[in-house]
Amino acid sequence: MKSWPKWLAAGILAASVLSGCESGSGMNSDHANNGKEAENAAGGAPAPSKAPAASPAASPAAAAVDEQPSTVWYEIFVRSFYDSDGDGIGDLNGVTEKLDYVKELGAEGIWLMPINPSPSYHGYDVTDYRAVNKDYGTMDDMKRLLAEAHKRGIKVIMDLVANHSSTDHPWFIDSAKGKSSKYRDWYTWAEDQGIEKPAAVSATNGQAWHEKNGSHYLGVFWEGMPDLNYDNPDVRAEMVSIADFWLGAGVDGFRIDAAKHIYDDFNTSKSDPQTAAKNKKWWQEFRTGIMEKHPDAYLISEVWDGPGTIAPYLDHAFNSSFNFNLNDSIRSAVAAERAPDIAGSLDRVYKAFEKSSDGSFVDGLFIGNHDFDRLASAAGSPEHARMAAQIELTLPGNPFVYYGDELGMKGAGRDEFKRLPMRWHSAGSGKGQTTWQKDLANPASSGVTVEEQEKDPSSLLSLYKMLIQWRAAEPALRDGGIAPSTVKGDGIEAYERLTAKERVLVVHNLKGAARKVQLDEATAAAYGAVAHGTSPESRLSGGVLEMAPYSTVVLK
Ligand SMILES: [Ca+2]
Ligand SMILES: [Ca+2]
Repeated sequence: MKSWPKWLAAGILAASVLSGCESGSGMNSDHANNGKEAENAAGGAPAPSKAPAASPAASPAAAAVDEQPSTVWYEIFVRSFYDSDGDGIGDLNGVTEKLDYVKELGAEGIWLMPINPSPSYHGYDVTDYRAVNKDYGTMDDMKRLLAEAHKRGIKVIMDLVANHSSTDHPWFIDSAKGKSSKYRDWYTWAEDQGIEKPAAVSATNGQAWHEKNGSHYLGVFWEGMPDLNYDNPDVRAEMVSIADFWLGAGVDGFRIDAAKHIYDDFNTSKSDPQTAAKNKKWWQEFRTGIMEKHPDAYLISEVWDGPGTIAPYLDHAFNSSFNFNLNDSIRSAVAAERAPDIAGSLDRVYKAFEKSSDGSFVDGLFIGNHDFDRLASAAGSPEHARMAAQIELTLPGNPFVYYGDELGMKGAGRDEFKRLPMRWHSAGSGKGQTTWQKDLANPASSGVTVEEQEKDPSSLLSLYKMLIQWRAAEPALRDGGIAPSTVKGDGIEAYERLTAKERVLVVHNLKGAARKVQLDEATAAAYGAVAHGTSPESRLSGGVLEMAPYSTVVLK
């Protein structure tokens, strides 16, 4: 994770003045000594005769790509993870007990899905933003988890569900009493705004308004989740204060749920630039509000949209935003066994992010989370799931691993099935196993358990550990930018990863058949050896790269 520039503390006003003079955008001084022949960058025929022999090339495209100091994160649904007290429900003490598992995986951060009190199993409808869900434990348990995590060099972020509360939240209960309530304007009531027959469609294509005590309140996602009113300065101040409360308790940052829906409420105002501008302004205010006391707080947002919509939020609001398009692209590429040209498209996206963030963004990568059918269910075959991990964990940015995906856990359809109990024991039951939801997706004989996979060097779990170790071993893989490579072929995806000082070439064979790839002269001169590989049968000799089926190599 990158620290925020010191001048940011001066606030948004100063920040916009500075960004206006474009001091930070464009070329990164880190890459100033990394000049490369333009011929190579064009992606056309390389020009080996012009390439400097002693200092091999890095493309101008790469020179414009900022480094992205990265951390591997692990997303945990506490209810499903590990049960410390035998009630079948995962809890914070259970997460603490399993920090060494996270550490051995190689992750240096965890994202806890909502831990606040809530009437739902998932917790995305909060009734008290300053407390811990009783099912999960106490505030002391949380503080112990934070201390033990930090002792192991593991950061902890938690979901902040700011767009809406639960209808059971005392604010809403009071607000619903009538116009005289102190909390009336903490939510949006149609009749108070002179809307008499509210029938609008929400931004998520449901009903926007819901009836309560003869009036209608705004609830974009569901009637149990009334939207908070961010036109009310008290709401804004309270959300900053809540963030300060948790950061003060030792939390390292937040995953911001439904970040674009603060003002994106109706399907009619979805693409209104005013809506996006108001969202951005609020999240900048939020960032400014926590900056002074917590300058290193890490904020990653769920802006479930394309890069054009995401980019503005990286402007002095969020450090990262989840890359939904990349998730789609990796998933469909591995299923179709077709090279997606990731470097080409990320290069364009990162230029936009770079500009918007003054070079401070770090991408948020994922190939699975609690809102998608499990990767192992969607991928079509275990090899495809492995390939998706091989791609995600060799890309720039902060990769997030969704708990259980490292075992190939399946689950699809209803949300609960995407969030099934973590599978610890080959027997299916045992210490710590959560049982709150029956698992019909992962048969006992499937080998999808920590116990079995920890002993098997060829398991998916072992692959995840190896890939994360590669990142730890290669600064270019962990912190570098990305540039397209001239290495091409049927089902072959290749990209360079570069820091100012180092670079590696990553090559994937997405096909189930072996492939031979002839490296061009410049590439062969720059990369002489396989530094890391998923298969011993993938090798480089005399400029010819032999790639085993579904294999990945890192060349140096
Ligand atoms: Ca428990
Ligand atoms: Ca909203």
